[in-house]
Amino acid sequence: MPGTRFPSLRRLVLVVALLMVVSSLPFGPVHHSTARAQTSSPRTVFVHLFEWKWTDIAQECENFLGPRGFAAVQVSPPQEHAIVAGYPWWQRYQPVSYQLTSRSGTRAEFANMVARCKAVGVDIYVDAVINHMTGVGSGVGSAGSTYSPYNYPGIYQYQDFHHCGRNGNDDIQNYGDRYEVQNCELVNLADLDTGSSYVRDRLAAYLNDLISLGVAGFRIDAAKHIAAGDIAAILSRVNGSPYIYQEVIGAAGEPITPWEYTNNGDVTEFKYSNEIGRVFLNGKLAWLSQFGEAWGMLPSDKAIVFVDNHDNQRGHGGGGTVVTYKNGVLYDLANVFMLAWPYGYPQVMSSYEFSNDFQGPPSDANGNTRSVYVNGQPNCFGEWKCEHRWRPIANMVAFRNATASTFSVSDWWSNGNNQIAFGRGDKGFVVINREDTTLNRTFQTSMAPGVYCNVIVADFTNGTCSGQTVTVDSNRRITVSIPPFSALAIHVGAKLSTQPATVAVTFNVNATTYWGQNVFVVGNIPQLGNWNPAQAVPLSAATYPVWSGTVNLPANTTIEYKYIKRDGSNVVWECCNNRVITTPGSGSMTLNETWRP
Ligand code: LM2
Ligand code: CA
Repeated sequence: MPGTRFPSLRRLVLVVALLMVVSSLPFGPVHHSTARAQTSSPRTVFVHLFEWKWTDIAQECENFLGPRGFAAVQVSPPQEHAIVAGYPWWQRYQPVSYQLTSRSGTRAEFANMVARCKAVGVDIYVDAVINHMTGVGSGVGSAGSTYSPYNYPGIYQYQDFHHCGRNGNDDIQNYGDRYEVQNCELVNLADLDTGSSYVRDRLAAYLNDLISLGVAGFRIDAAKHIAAGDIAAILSRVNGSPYIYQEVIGAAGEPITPWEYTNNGDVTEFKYSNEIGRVFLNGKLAWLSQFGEAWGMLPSDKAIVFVDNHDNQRGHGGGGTVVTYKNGVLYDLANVFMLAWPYGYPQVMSSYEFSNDFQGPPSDANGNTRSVYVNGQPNCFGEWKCEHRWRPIANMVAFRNATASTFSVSDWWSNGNNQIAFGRGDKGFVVINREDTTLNRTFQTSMAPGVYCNVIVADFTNGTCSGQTVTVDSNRRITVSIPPFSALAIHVGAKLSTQPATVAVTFNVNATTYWGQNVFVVGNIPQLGNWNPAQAVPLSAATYPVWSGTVNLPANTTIEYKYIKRDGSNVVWECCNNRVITTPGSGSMTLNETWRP
């Protein structure tokens, strides 16, 4: 367990504080429009291909990530690492040297991957382990380098490490003490003296080497354990302006906060992951109407967000209540929410199957990681989970890209419980049903009328939808039926070019009139005159006193209308509420009605 976990008492205080925030939020159906700062990222989702080999990532970029519009891949630490008996995943968080020879492959394979991904528009972000080296001890690394306590030949010696002089063994024990967290040893890992020029230069040289190979960004591992000023000093030695995000696990009552790192770049927002877990597993989706800053999280344009990450999905890195691939469809729904909701820069997790927190990736008996790709085909959904290829998650990447320019919520709805819907202006609309009953409803959206693909259950390819389509009517409404534990998402990037189908609707109304007076139907769509009596549709008196007429109206559409009696410009409206119908998807509809005086 890394020392970044916080004690249970502090955890309890945090939970209570969060409950207080949550219980002050409005519950139940609320309609609002939230104004949020626009952020400008044309590509807005990245994926962590945890423990994947470089040769696999190169193929995945070309075959899937590039075509699907992923912005980047976070890769596992590429530097030489300790070899630990049993080959746990976490051996890669123990650097031995900065040679690029690791469980994921060689330097040449790494460079080839970076170039091939870049060629299809996918950046590579490296998980940079710069707070420490291996656990204090001796061994041989993945590139054959030997090391001993505080001695990494040719790189670091005793004086390049912090020796904090606390707790007898120099280990961090008290997370309430800033000095200790940053200068003592995180789970016995030899803590680099990031205050020294030599160490800063050496770390910057490692990052610059990666930049020279085309790496576009860095996750700064264990950033909370490095003074924010030390990170700034290291970054000031780095070439160009790589994208930076720092792993800081904030906890109530601790002196070091995520906020103090925002000047260096973005910061992981662990609260997002934990709250998504709490809400989707044990809470109400209705609570999410103001999710983000209002919940005490970082500013949206500083936050890296995720449903789960490689640490907390297995109880490391703060742990908590987290939704993972093991939760099946609930994991889909949580990711659909994350990718639709305009807060933060989302990271999609791509895992391998595991049954304990030690287990490394699929490997042979010598700890050689198995390839995902076999004969040119990815071996997904088995030992490699490939959550990024689960249809709802994969297709929501295009949703987030298509909605990026309207980074705000419109048309929020909830049933006060676990059914929610919201839009992204005229760019997209999503409905999530996390209940065990079907959700039948007509929703007001802000989408342009037309036919869209429900990308949760179907794929949109070359202008065609492989399954369910959704019609936005001329009132910008959709009428839908969403099964239990399912969702619906439509966006401008998956709109069909066809016009909505029409159905013949026959209006029969029994209405007595005087000589010279005629009966019309008028309603809220152009075909029914947009409520303008002068544009109303005349009915025939051939079977008086029943007046009749047939109009072609958009299929699957909810329509409001009334009958009127007109004599020249003299108009008499029937009384009461508007009449409401939803037209069928095909065929025809006949209405036999009586004038309401
Ligand atoms: C991180 N964030 O701050 C990573 O996201 C997390 O995965 C890393 O911990 C941590 N920083 C250090 O880079 C992992 C793992 C630990 C593991 C360390 C080092 O969560 O459990 O610690 O990597 O491999 C392991 C043992 C631990 C032992 C330590 C040193 O679990 O018991 O400490 O190695 O030998 C005595
Ligand atoms: Ca440190």
